Amino acid sequence: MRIFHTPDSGRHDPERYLRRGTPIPHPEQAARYAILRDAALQGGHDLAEPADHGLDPIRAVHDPDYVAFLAEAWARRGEIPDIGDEILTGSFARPQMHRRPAGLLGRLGLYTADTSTPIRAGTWAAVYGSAQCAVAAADAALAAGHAYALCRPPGHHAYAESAGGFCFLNNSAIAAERMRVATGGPVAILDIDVHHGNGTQGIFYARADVLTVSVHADPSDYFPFFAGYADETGTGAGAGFNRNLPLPPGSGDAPWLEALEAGLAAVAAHRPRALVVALGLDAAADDPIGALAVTRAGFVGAAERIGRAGLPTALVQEGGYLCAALPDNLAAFLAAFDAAR
Ligand code: SP5
Ligand code: ZN
Repeated sequence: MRIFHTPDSGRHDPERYLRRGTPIPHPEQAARYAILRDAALQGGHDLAEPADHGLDPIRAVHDPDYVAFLAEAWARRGEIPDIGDEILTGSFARPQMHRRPAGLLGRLGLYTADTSTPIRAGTWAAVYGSAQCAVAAADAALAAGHAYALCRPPGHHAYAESAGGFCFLNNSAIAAERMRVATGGPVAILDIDVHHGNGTQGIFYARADVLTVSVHADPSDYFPFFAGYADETGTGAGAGFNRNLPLPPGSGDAPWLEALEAGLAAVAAHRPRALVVALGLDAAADDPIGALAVTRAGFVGAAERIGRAGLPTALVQEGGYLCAALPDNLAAFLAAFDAAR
């Protein structure tokens, strides 16, 4: 398996996360990068750093002003009085509020959904490098059948113009749009992160050329709360091209794999020319913020089923947080995927 990674991933290093009002260590830690990279290395995979394809593949799914905001924010931090080691706000635009302020704090509130995505000195380098990994994996999957992008920070909660849920740039959406343009489409995204892929759904919700399918824990009492329900099926030209498969909290391997099979059936019916797997590993039983109970055997079963679909496939890392099983589950998934091809 070709693995695309960048040491720049380690440069976004959020320390604290506000959990129901109390600061705790941020779950999406920089250490995830080295742990996932070493798991891939020990699995005997072929590691490479991506070429730089610039901003165009990012702007193909994201609003240009949002991208410019992320790129410039740290350099403009002096505009915020008493700024410390990160740019963060607690003031967010509600849907009824439509003004677009010029100041940095106002734009931050416009462009973030929650307090989990502080902008720090190395944030842009990390999110830009991760997006380049996604582009490289998309190209390599079309050339060689499959590839894995070690994206960190993750991406699937990022919309065209907002960060949230630890995510800034939607790496899976960037890979999918890259593959759609290269193949002429259609393409599909299968998201198996424990959280609903709300940003990805939002980016492609009115489009028929990118099918979005997400298997996740029921959002009625779990992040991202406001999207991810089974009756969200797409709108306009995209009607019928979004599929959500929520599962009750605590579900284990059998229901998870059953939902995955239903998702793969929807993918096959779309007859895509390529597939992106939004590969969150936080459905794992011992994940610190997960809500499902998937075992290593479950991840192997998922890799076998997805691998047997036989599509050109870009695997894009999403969530999956620090626990003993994290590197094992990645290694097991990649090995089983390779074996199934
Ligand atoms: C990409 C991804 O998996 N994003 C997840 C965003 C989840 N946001 C809510 C996190 C709640 C964290 N609770 C921390 C408990 C630590 N013991
Ligand atoms: Zn997640």
